[in-house]
Amino acid sequence: MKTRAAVAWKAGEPLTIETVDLDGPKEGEVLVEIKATGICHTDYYTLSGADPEGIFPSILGHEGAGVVVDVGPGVKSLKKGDHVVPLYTPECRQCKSCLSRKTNLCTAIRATQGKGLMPDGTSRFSIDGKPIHHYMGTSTFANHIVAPEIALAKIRDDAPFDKVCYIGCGVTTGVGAVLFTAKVEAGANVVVFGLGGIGLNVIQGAKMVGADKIIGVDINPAREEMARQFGMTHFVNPNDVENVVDHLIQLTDGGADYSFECIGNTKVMRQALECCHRGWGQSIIIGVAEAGAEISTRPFQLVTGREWKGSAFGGARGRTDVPKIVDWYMDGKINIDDLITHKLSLDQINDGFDLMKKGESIRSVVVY
Ligand code: NAD
Ligand code: AHE
Ligand code: ZN
Repeated sequence: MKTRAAVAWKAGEPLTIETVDLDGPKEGEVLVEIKATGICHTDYYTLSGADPEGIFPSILGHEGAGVVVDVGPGVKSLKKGDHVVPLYTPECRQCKSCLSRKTNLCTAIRATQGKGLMPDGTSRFSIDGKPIHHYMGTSTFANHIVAPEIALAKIRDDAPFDKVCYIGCGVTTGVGAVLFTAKVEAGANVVVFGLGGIGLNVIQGAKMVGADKIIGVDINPAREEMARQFGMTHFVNPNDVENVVDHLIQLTDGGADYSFECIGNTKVMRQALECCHRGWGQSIIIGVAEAGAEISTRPFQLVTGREWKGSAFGGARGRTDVPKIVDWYMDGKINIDDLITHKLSLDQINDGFDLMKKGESIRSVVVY
């Protein structure tokens, strides 16, 4: 079939809207009509050329929601008409990682996914017979995609696509990092570095579990108002204080119980670790840093009890947890609506990247 998609031809260049050929679903695969997709900073990161796994030409996008149009042979858990959220972290429930119960990082299809291919090693997208690569197994900047059954979470039919698409990455990443990775307890002091599409969801997760101080750190003063609305109790602009780590340690009476880096800046990752409380503070890295970047700190920071952790997709097991997070949204337990600051058509997708770069949007959502 033919579909419309925003194609990334080359690093650093705007996407162009194309008519793309899409092959039908093979064994274990599903054809999905994408109804809406968010634009995440990670799409920008890959488009910039900083991602070692960035492949061109490709169809980016990993924060979508849509409807099943057709299923390939052997597909058991989904049928035509089901509403789904594509998962860049699938959940096969059979691989060593899924069975370990220690991680959400399913390994069933990770190798081919990282090469921009379907599990059989080929692409379903092409233009004039030339393959166009998939991205993160999702490619939600296309109006139709083919995805493996294990990479689709079935969600309730009454959830609005233009809101719950955000659960495909940002909401789950932020709220999940608090609930599933850090397991923040009521009364804890939390510091969140970066108050964008991810950090604000960390803030709402921290509020949800009853954290005490929720301190937000951002160089963009315009982020303060929205962060306070989501539960932030204190705002720190690093440009307004002499030493941000000392300042945060003072504010938390000795250091944060939990800190979250939601930027992708290795210098800030160090600050996030070092503002944690001696003996028990945990720092969770969420931000994605460019190829070749490395983190450093004095080992003494760890010897004296601080822990450095990372979180991908908020530690969520997609097929199990995403439908629950959709329920939380539908039950009013989490706020998604106010974080979606811009709605765009596919033709306007590059405007979404510009708004993000200028710090003028939290989330832009493209509605097909
Ligand atoms: P965003 O652009 O919406 O937000 C980033 C925020 O960081 C902005 O508010 C910006 O002003 C602030 N910032 C930038 N430099 C700063 C500095 N030096 N000090 C303080 N604040 C600073 O991005 P996003 O969509 O929220 O994504 C944030 C990061 O999380 C990105 O690196 C993205 O790739 C990553 N991410 C990771 C996962 C995961 O599973 N680990 C999932 C989604 C996104
Ligand atoms: N390809 C990049 C890594 C990018 C990365 O860390 N991705 C996160 C999700 S970001 C979503 O916005 C993730 O889940 N990683 C786990 C995985 O298996 O990719 C690089 O630097 O190589
Ligand atoms: Zn993302």
